[in-house]
Amino acid sequence: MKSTIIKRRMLFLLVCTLLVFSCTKKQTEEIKQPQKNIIVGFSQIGAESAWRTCNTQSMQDAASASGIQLLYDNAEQKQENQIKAIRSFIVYQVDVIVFVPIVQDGWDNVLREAKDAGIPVIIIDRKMRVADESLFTAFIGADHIEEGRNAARFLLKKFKDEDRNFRILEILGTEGSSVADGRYAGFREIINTDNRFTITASIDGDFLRSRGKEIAETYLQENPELPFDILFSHNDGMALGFIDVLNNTSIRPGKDIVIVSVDAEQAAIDALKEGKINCVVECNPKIGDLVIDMVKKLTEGKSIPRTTNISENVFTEWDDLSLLPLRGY
Ligand code: GZL
Repeated sequence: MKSTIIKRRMLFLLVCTLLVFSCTKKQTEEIKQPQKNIIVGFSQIGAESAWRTCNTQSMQDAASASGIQLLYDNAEQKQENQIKAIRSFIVYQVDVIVFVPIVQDGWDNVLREAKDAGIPVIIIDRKMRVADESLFTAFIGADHIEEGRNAARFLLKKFKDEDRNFRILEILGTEGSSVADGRYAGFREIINTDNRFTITASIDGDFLRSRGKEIAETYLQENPELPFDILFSHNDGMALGFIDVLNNTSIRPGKDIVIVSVDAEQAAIDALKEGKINCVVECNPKIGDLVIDMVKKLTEGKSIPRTTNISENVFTEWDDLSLLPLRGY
């Protein structure tokens, strides 16, 4: 009887040991099994703003966290550099190409080469126009038209009870980019519903803070009587450059001139808190995790959505921003 009990205990211990070993071995195998070496070619337009730098970092962090090799190319604001980079990704036979089209047109030929090479293309942040929609697999990014609408909606709300006219100076983002076109169109769609508002000038600032500064210096020099009531800037960098100049004049940004901007980088949120900007429409650069998740799905043969827009906030002078976390860009 006693020997039977001992035998049963021995058998039980043996089974437990085998179970533990097999689990450990499986777990070890899981850790040991290297993920298929996914290589992504990433063509970024440049480093023209805090937004862009954060967008790049977001992609690099997400790829690194997923064990994905990211071949990063900075096109330094030149479309021809992006085309060269995409061609090099094709030669390198990357698994997926991810890129931000700096402008909307001129991509058909290089994307046909990628398609012929069997490499899927995901475009992020900015959109493009191609004759054959099958030349890219998906778009992930913001709805820039809605961002323009939100900027205008703030102004209609702020001035809803004022019976007077308002002149608007608009500083545009990069000419030919889907972002500038989107914010331009969305803003007009809403602001043109109210005939008190007139856009008196639209000047190209190329999303650069230095251009915002130059525009302020030139425009105020040529128009000392301050011929506008509102500044609508397609991004924070240009608005902040404009404010840099106003700070050396008697004109009070946020008071003598109402300022509306887009991106929501930290410096603009700080200016909003200081009352130097009145409204900041968010455009979220931190889409790296979303993009890399789509890349992984693609390489696993799974389908991904054709378009993925990201939800965004609008920060205004009426909000309590004391608890807003740091923006990270
Ligand atoms: C927006 C992005 C724009 C930002 C700018 O999605 O493409 O480019 O608004 C950046 O700050 O330069």
